[in-house]
Amino acid sequence: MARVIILHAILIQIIILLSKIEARPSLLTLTYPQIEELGSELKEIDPDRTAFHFQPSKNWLNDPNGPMYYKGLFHLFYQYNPDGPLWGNMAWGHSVSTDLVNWEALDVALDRTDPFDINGVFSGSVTFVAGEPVILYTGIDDQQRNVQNIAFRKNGSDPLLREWSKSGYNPIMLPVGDIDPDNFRDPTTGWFGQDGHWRTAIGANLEGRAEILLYKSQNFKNWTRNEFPLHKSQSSGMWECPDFFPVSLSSKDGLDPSVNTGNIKHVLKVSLMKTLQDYYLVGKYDEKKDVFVPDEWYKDDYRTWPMIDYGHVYASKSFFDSKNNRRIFWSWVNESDSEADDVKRGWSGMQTFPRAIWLDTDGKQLIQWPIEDIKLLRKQQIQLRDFGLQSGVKHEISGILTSQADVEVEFELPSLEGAESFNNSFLLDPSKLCDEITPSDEGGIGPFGLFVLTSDVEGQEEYTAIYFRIYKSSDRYMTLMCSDLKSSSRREGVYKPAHGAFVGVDISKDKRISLRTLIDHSVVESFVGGGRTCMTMRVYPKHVLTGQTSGLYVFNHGSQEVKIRELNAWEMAKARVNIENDDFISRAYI
Ligand code: DQQ
Repeated sequence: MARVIILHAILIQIIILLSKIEARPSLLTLTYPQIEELGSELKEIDPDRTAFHFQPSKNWLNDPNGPMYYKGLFHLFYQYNPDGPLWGNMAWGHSVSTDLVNWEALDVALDRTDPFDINGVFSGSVTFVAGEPVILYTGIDDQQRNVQNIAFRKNGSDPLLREWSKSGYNPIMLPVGDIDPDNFRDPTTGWFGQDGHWRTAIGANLEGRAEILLYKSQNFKNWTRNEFPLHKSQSSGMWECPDFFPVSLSSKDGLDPSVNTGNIKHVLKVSLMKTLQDYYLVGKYDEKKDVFVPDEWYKDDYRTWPMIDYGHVYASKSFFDSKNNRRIFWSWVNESDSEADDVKRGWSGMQTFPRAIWLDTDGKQLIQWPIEDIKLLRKQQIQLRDFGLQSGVKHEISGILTSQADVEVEFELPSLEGAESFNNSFLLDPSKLCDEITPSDEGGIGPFGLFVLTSDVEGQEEYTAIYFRIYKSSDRYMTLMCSDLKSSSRREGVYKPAHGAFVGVDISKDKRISLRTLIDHSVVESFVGGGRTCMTMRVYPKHVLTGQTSGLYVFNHGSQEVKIRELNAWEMAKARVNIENDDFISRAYI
């Protein structure tokens, strides 16, 4: 693993160097990385800091912005406060990577400099126009209005795309007419239609109604609002950070945003300010009328819409990875402890581990799965096979460091006899149900699952539960998934909810359910049923503050036996993520 990290650093350095060679050829020997120096920089600095999730070395991060792959490098921009660990002074932070796992921090790419963005450089995206990356973003202007702006790369020969120039004709879209100037933001990646026009979609509020407005342009400079919005809702408040992309019905491959032929559907993802959760609809995009028609008749009630992640993420954004033909996507994972804690540790917020995203063969559900590249980080492995979990059993998975781990487990249910009865009222608020039950209550089938980040020290017990419970309705079995943080931390001021979701799998068919959980110090991401349901949580165990290590257990508190068909748990290496005062990078700038 160390070799992979070193190789990544070397590759980035070589790219930096190549970009400099023309102007300063003599730098070559000065700036080449010294491998032995790496070790000291990879040390832990605080217990909440993660080992393999994207975070800046310090300060505040929120939405992922303008992710792209360009000439051998992945770029991730993000909402960033260059001056502190709380939200404010919004700018675009910028990092690059060759593998989406290890990241090098660059200088801020877009800062508040002009009348059209002097009060904030908000979220946006990158579109390739004639092969060149172009940024569309929201600026908060000198009249405090949300306006849309454009920026181009400054230096055509810099492969790192460090500098961007904001166009002299900004702003390119204004909140005029019925658009609320406080709520008009977050342009999507553009797509190109058969009629020779570019399109972009923007979240907006019009007289209390959420709309995803569609704008069209022939030259990417002059934009006209389409007669109809792409989609709208009367009852769900402002929709932020829209994402709109085609998905294949016949393969897991990702598609370029402009593809609109063949066996495909489209996905509209919106971030609801009201709930701070991301929802998606699958349907058909009618390019002639420029409207999106969801397949299912969803009532205008967000509680019935499928969610990207049933835990604690927001403002997600995807991009087409043309190198590996896949669609990849990140979400912002906010902190759940106090602002005072954020200030104390000097940073706040992270991105989910990058997920590949595609449409299930049922044509209805999105599947999300940690990108394969995560395997670069896997170290020692523990395995269990055909292991019976009798009622009341709690079994420790020991032998690896479980505070940074990748755990895959497949549970088998020998019988569904004894499932408790389902009540339709559960459907509208599974989180409430998970809040009312506990992982220790004895049920019929379940609760069974994982306890992560545990401490067994008497009087200081802490555990975070990710578990299942099976219910029987009149005609089918329902699989409830819960992530319960109530006993996760003894620290003061921490938000410790229970999250819940019903998983879209037919448990009566194969009597199995799979769970994959990425544990990374203060973030736990779970993927159920091969990625059909995802749930992310922030966890702040107190026991690690005193140097105690955390435990990992499988458990079954149902009255019926559950089997583990197979469990694999890997300890994970620490990735090289935005290391502060990075000698290698800074020396390259000399
Ligand atoms: N965050 C940005 C906005 C966006 C919001 C500001 C969503 O552009 O609507 O930091 O988290």
